Amino acid sequence: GFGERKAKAERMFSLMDGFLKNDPFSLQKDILHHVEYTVARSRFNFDDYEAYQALSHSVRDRLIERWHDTHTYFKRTKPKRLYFLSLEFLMGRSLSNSVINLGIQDQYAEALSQLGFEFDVLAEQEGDAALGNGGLARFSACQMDSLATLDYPAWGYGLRYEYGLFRQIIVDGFQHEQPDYWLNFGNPWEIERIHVTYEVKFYGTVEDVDRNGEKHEVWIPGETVEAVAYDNPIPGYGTRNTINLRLWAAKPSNHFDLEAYNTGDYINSIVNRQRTESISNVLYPDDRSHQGKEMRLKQQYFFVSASLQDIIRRFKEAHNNFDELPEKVALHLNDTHPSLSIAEIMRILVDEEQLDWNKAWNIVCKIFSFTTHTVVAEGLEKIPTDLLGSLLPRHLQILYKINSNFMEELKKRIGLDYNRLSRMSIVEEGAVKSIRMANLSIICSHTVNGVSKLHSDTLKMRTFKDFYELWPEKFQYTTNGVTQRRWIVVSNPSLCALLSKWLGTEAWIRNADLLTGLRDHVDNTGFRHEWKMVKRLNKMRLAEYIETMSGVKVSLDAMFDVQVKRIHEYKRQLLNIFGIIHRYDCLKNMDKNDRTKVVPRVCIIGGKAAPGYEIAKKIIKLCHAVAEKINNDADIGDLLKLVFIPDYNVSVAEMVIPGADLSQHLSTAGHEASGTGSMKFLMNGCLLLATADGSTVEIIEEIGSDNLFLFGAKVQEVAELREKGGALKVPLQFARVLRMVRDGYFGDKDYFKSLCDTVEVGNDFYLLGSDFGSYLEAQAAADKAFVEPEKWTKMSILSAAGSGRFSSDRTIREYAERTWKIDPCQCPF
Ligand code: NBX
Repeated sequence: GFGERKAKAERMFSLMDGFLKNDPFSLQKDILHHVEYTVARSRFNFDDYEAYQALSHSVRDRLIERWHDTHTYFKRTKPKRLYFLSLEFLMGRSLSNSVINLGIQDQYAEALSQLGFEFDVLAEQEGDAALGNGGLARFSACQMDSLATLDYPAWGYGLRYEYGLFRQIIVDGFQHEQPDYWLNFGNPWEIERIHVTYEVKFYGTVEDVDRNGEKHEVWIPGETVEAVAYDNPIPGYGTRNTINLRLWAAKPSNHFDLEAYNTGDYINSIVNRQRTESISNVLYPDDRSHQGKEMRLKQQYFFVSASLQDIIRRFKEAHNNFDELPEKVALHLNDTHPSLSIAEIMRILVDEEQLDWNKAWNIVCKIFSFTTHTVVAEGLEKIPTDLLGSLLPRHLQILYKINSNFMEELKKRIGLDYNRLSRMSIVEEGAVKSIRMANLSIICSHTVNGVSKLHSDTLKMRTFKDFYELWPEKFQYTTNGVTQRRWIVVSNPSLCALLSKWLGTEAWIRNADLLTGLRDHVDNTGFRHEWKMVKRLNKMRLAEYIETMSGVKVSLDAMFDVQVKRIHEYKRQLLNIFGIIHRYDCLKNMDKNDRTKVVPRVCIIGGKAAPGYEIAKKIIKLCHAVAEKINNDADIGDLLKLVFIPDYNVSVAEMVIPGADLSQHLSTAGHEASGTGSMKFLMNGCLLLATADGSTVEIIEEIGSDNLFLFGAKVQEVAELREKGGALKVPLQFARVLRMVRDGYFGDKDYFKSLCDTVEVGNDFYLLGSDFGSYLEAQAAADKAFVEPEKWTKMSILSAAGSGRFSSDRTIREYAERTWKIDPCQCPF
């Protein structure tokens, strides 16, 4: 009985000597224990990497204690849980983040120094977990941190790709992709759950069966794969709560294909078994286009099926009636990538649990919410019905049925408006008949979220106008945010100390609104001096990195001007490069005496191009070609440098962002759904040079338009400008820069031709030409502000002071209260 189990547990706990202790002496003992017994190195001889491994294992042990307690507590109190479904998480490194959130950073630093190691040096040994592409995936990671910190009873679900996002190497200015086989040296941050497995089925046919005299359709699958859980503890800051990110890996099922073994085709059947493992092998590196690849669809269903089996099993353990599902379970679709969940849960409820279709549909419509990270309709995910029908025949039937019910209901509401009906249909007829995953997600979700105010206006007025008119109450927005734990405490320790000192508290780490308190000190010269010192320190760190990566020596007195993000035409890295060429050209034509008045700049660009995105790759090459020219021009010296930072990822961001004076966010208005990079720069006291796009509009509301450099066409103007086509006015400077590139001033004339064509008058979809004049003005304003260090520092302080609204804690609280309707559930210490 219960009493017996409890007594047994208590005896074990006393044998364990209670919880692990966190004083420096105990930490040293634990680290050495792991050196000896986990890493299996001798205590007389282990290197930094092995020390990192042992250290991580000692941290892992501490995570596991809290993670156990948290889940025991959730199980006991049975709160409504949130399941955050995402095919991508960009977690980056875990060591520093974990010890900080566990609150034992100082103890570890001391323990290590007594062992003759430095914490920061060992932390550098860790590689990034890069199971995602860009903004969407890093935003998922920030949200997990906030969910844990705010004590929400949440689980993350994702895929454990063996190859993360490719590593970018640059050869002769060209991007090359190398595989990121990140699990090579083991991963101390995951817990393999060999007994948490589910079978996932594919292919096969649908057959009619008789159930109590009624005809029912049932899926007879053709292939089975097993999903194994790998759990990744996510510690909250300042709380015992440590939630779970469960990632699925594929392995061959033990359901042997007896036929093959008996016919003697032993070797081939083993080879086939191995093939199934490949489902979770590799992350697709395209951060926008959808190519209708079978493997991608397999990944999506593999993820969805394993996660839902796990979720339903957990629900059934504690409840016996599916009517309770909406009170106990919230399922969040992070973009449309997991939206097969809708068809899968209908299949489970109707085919397996034998619920009546309408009853099941009513339940299902109460549990899903959906966030879209896309602006333009062309970016929305579509799955060809041929592909879906062969891989998941029963799901295709279910989707058709959902659609025909919806179409019937819609006809009653809007009449026989066939254009509108066909736009709103889940099924797209046409050259390739396909399923529109966004329409499916909207129809089935109780809430559709945009990621910024501007984005949600675009969704309502353009992208999903028809749906908005049908269901205005479904449409909401929750502006994105980033976690200050990662983006200040982990990545900028000197700023962290300064903030706590002048705010008189560390409470801002859990409540970023307190950062507004910095406004009280903005006129204090002592404070401003310390603020400048922190920035200088971070610039030194960045300058060293630049020198080791690219061999370019940069001056700390120069303005560090940064644009780091995925390379995309709409993000307009090309506008930045053209601006740099223009600056170079001006310097070359300038009187020597005037040069002394010029603000020296270090222009830093970084980001990956999707492997198949030719224009983006040409932008990278152009950046290198221009850098080559400028950096080797002795005449220019420190006045202008251009460096491309290769392999931009989370850990590179942690070093680049704190060292930036200025950061650029140049998307053509209406194209960036939110943008989250800008928020990280803002928190780190970096000034923004930006268009009025995505969340920048809301940043202006917080910090005031005087504290950033705004430029470019407004979202309302973009359509009109595009219509002008060849008649669009473009400044002479733009034409001149374009001419230089076309004429081969930076070499590779032929190679750059197609790139130049994309911004030629009449063809310039992203309006680089028409925004160029205003861009140069904003750049000039930035130069002007920079020569007044006190003014600049005030702007910098006011940027950070206004960044509190862009904490993912605010984002998560809004989602929890308005969308998911979940309450905090804090595990007692
Ligand atoms: O999501 C990004 C948006 O572009 C940003 O504006 C926004 O701030 C961020 C978070 O909401 N979208 C994004 O990163 N998308 C992808 O990475 C992506 C990945 C795979 C895919 C489609 C898009 N199939």
